[in-house]
Amino acid sequence: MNELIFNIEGMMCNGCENRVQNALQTIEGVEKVVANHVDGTVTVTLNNNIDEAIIKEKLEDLGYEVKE
Ligand SMILES: [Cu+2]
Repeated sequence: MNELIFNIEGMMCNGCENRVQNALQTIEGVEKVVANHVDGTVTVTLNNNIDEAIIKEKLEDLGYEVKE
């Protein structure tokens, strides 16, 4: 198990959290997603090694800015 934490800009409410969680959960290899709009974090648990660029791209497709 591998955990990645992304800091993103633009989540405003619980709806945003759900949207992010649902979208990332469709990615193969993603086990669990916890989004928090208060601190702007998205914690992703992976069950195998996938390129974090794939997750980043998905977040950007949803319209959020991923901070380095
Ligand atoms: Cu929202």
